[in-house]
Amino acid sequence: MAGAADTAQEKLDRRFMAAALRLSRRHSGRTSTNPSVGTIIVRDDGAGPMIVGTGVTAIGGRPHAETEALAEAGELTHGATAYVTLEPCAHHGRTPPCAEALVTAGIARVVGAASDPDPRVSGKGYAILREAGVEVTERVLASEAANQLAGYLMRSLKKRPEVILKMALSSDGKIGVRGEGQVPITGEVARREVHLMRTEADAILIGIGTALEDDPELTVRLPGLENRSPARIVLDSEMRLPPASRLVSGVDRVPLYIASNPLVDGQRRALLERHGVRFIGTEVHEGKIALPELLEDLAALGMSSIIVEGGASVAQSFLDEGLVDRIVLFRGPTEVGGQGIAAPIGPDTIPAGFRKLREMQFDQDGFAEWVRTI
Ligand code: AOF
Ligand code: ZN
Repeated sequence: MAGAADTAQEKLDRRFMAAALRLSRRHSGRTSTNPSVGTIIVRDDGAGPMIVGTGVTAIGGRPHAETEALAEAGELTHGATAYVTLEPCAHHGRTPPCAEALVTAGIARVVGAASDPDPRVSGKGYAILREAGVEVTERVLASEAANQLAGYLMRSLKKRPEVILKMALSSDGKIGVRGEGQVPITGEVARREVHLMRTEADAILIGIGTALEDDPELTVRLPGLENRSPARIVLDSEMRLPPASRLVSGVDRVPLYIASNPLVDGQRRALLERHGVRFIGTEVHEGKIALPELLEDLAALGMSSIIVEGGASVAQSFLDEGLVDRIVLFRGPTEVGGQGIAAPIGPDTIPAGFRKLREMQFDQDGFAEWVRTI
């Protein structure tokens, strides 16, 4: 029965694509400006499907995932199926195009998840395969792949990084208390989850208010992952960040950018620049940094994803301008009370167009994530 056979094949395809997507996460945040892609090569000699090669885009972006997987499979590529989370490339880089490499290796079938918007590739990768007689199945687990490649897709299609809004809410919907610095809202598990999120992003962004109030470090402090901190960005139109702040002190280890008015006091700028702080001159409208222009500049610097971590007014600005692509909310057990700062967003006020991706409860902390389709 053809129908039943198709279904079995589709199930198998989804299973291997899910594995390829999990594999691709291994280098998320470490292949910039290339996306981290996964490839799994499977062959079936009659005794059931067997994985004969796996590859993930190498740290730094090259070699591509396909190159690694084909090398691992060696001779076993002949007649095999390749599962790729992104359309194989069609351009000549340090190696010939992956689409050609798959053909040369004798791959009989390619199953792809996302199409590649890069104009050097877009549609051409699949076309090379088809012209060479390779069977191609596109869009398997496409929405999962789009979610995983969101940063890369945003930067390619919209010329800005993906913006992830992260916020920790108390049980009564507050994000802190004005004038009290960092107020503990969530527990240890949530802290680790946030630090893990940071390892996959290109930068963490906060406003000067939060920088002055909390004096945060904004680094990754997880055993074994201490060197995976993304850059830090402070929106600071008047360059008020003190050179003695933790953010500036850590600049030798982790880059720090200040987005500020290009006409800001030259001495303040020179002082911070001497400490190693990088300056991004951005238009300021009514005392506020122009966010679309800033995001364009960040994309030009090679950033594909940024996490907005504070405070309320910065979050509100990103939300108001429709510049948030992913919302991650933590909810802790503490009650802050009437003097607390109300969160600009909560689980019941997620803007239209977002869908809930996951939700869980660990220890005492709740966690939920929403995304919108690019
Ligand atoms: C693939 N496999 O694993 C990845 C791909 O600078 P280059 O030459 O490495 O090219 C970057 C482009 O390669 C990038 O924009 C995207 O189109 C593709 N990424 N392609 O076949 C991979 N990471
Ligand atoms: Zn390639």
